[in-house]
Formats: sequence, C-alpha cells, structure tokens
Amino acid sequence: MKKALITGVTGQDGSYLAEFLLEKGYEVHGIKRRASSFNTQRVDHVYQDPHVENKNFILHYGDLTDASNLTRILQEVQPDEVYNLGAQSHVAVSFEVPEYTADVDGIGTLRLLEAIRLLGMEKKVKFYQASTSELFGKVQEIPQNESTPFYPRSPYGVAKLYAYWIVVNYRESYGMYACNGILFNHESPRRGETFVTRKITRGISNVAQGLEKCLYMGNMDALRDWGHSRDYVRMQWMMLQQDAPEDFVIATGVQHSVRQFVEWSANELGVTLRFEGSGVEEIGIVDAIEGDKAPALKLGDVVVRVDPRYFRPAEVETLLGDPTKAKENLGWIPEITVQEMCAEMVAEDLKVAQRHAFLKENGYDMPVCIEN
Ligand code: NDP
Ligand code: GDR
Repeated sequence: MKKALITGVTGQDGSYLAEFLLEKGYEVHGIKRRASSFNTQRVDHVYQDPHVENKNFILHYGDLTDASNLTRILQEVQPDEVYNLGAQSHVAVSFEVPEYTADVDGIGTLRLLEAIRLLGMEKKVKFYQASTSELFGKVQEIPQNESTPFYPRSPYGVAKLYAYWIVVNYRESYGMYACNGILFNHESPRRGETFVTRKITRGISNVAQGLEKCLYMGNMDALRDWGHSRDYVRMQWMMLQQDAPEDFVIATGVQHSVRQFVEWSANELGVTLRFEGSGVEEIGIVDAIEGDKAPALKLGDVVVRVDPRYFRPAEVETLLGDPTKAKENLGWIPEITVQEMCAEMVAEDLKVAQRHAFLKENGYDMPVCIEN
C-alpha cells in the first residue's frame, strides 16, 4: 500500500486529494494545525475513529513553521509521496501578514524538502509543490505556459516564487523527484468563504434568503481562468506518477471576469428562487450595473456594491493558462466546466442559507458570519 503525506489536508484541495488517494487505495496521512475550535470540517466525512484498527486516514498535528515537527512526522510516516498544499493562501491577506506568509509558504517548503533530505529520503520520496499562477502576476505574455517569465505582485506570490525555485533547486542539486504544479484558480463548494467565487455564491445566497443586505465586491473586472478543485487534484497525483519529475501549468485555457461569475450566480439563483415561488422582487435588490460592461444582471435581483476596501495594493488583472503540456504529456483534460462548478457552488450555498433562514423564521436565530 502506498503512503501519502499531505500538508494542508484540512483545506479545499487537501480534502479532495485525500478522498482521491483513499479511493486509489493509499494510506493517507495529513497534517492539521492545532486550532481553538474544530478545523477538520472538510475531511470529517473521511475521518476514522482512532480506536479502529488498520486505519488508512491518519491526521497528525503539525505546522510548516516547525521543522522538528515536520522531521518527526516524515520519519514516522515514511511516505512514498508528499503533497505540500499547506499555505497562507489568501493573496489579499498576504499584504497584511507578509512575514508570516513568507515563513509558511516560502521557508515552509524549504523546511519540508530539507527534512526529507536530512532523513536520507530524497531518493525515495516524490514531492509535489502547490505552485500558482500568481507567479505570473503582472503577466508578460498571454496565455501563460511553463516558460512564461514570472512577475509576482503580492507577498504571497513572492513567497511562492521562492518555493518554486527551491523545489527546482532540490531537484537539480540532489536528484529529488520534486515538481511544481503551476495551478490556476480552482474552486468548489469547499472553497474558503473569502475567495471571490465562494464569496459571491455564498453572499448572493444569503442575500436571497434575507440573511444579508448586500454583496460588497472589489475589482469586478479582474479576469481569471477558473477550474474545479476535483479536476486539479487528479492532476497533482498524475504529476507524481511519471518516470521523471517535471513542472506543469494546470488551467482550463478559458478566461472570465469576476463580474461574469456574479452574473452566472445570480442567474442560477434567480431560477431557483422562481422555482421556490418567492419572487425576485422580494430580495429587494440591485444597483451596481455599470457602464457598457454591465452584466445580464436583472434589476431587482441582487445588490452588488463595489467597496474599495477589497482592492489590493497591487492587483493581478488578468490570468489565462495554456495547459497544452499537461494535455499532451499526461492526457489531462478538465472535466467540469466553470459554469457547472458555479451551479454546484450556488446549490450548496443556497441549501445552507435556506437552513439558516428556516431556523431564523422559527425563532432560532443563528448569526451568519459575513466577514469577507
Ligand atoms: P486553502 O486555504 O483551502 O488550504 C490551505 C491549507 O493550508 C489549510 O489546510 C490550512 O490549514 C493549511 N495551512 C495554513 N497555514 C499552515 C501552516 N502554517 N502550517 C501547516 N498548514 C497550514 O487552500 P487551497 O486548498 O485552495 O490551496 C492548496 C494549495 O494550493 C495552497 O498552497 C495554495 O496556495 C495553492 N494554490 C491554490 C490555488 C487555488 O486556486 N485554490 C491555485 C494555485 C495554488 P487550516 O485549515 O488550519 O487553515
Ligand atoms: P486570487 O483569488 O487572488 O486569484 O488567488 P481570489 O478569489 O481571492 O481573487 C480573484 C480576483 O477577484 C478579485 N476580487 C475579489 N477577491 C476577493 N477575495 N474578494 C472580493 O471581494 C473581490 N472582489 C474582486 C481579486 O481582486 C482578484 O483579482 C487565488 C488563491 O487561491 C491563491 O492561493 C492561488 O494561488 C491563486 O488563486 C491562483
């Protein structure tokens, strides 16, 4: 039985990757952080009672800032494959915690690689690094592929640039099977609530259910190449099944604006609301339909206001990936379209909003967290 170790197992990708590897018959080990409240919601469905024999999903407390902890876990687990998905992954937040972001996302990668090397495991372990399209930042060519020059635009992007190069360096210096997946944005119903797609699907669902008054947005003109996390974790595994390590761009090759994503979500929700028999007028909404870029949002659907507090000190305006190498060399093709993904996300968030609204109507008012 192959063993995998996943940092960031409690995150969006970590949870889908754990499911995927368990289905493939792996013994999966994950590193979770100690938190003051439960933080394993995304993997609770694959959690196994620690009292059960022959478990194949095992969580370890740990942190990418703690080298001795990483060394001990690696020694204990003796993994065949290590997936380094752990990170302070929010670009806007990285401007507020730049040093921590550098420590976890940049030096954390070095700590893991160095622990593997010091334990003499560098010829045995295959290492996957969660690199990012944020490396391209202020893009130098369109679309971006494996040879496009990097120009990161945030402390997050710069930290991930260090991680990218240290992975290349350990591959070249020590012959490690180590590779970078340069992944473009990928989302799902498990996406963190403050990334833009989830903020939209959750926010509009809440507004529709009367739980919030308005959706406040930042730069609605930003362009992204969005895929589904489930498709992208498959590719993370595929990258480690080759004879030789290589870096790959993982993207759909299709680009849309944030505004477009708002429009799809509203349209998805509009259908659902009419189906439920509660007229869109009851949502009591709209306003930010601006200029000739106006989306097909209907007046009365949903209030969307632009709030400059969500602008970033330096913005990545446009990202569009060229996944030709992944398609040709590995036969990887994304199966879920961005529209299908949006529909899935809206459906999940609407269910949650409906539960909250039901409880509220029946006197059990639960606060809805609107931090974004
Ligand atoms: P998430 O933010 O959902 O998950 C990040 C994970 O890292 C969480 O499990 C988090 O733990 C953990 N983590 C945070 N800080 C530390 C730390 N100090 N030590 C150990 N673990 C830590 O991210 P995604 O799942 O979306 O992304 C996975 C990886 O892929 C990240 O490295 C991200 O930067 C990168 N990436 C993501 C893309 C995307 O579009 N999703 C695109 C390209 C790259 P906790 O749950 O406790 O917070
Ligand atoms: P990104 O994702 O920065 O690309 O990083 P995010 O969803 O946060 O932003 C995408 C674009 O939307 C614009 N935007 C807003 N973003 C947020 N979060 N909130 C808003 O209200 C808002 N309004 C507009 C942003 O300015 C941006 O242009 C994600 C993360 O998963 C990284 O870890 C990963 O490396 C990259 O994707 C690829």
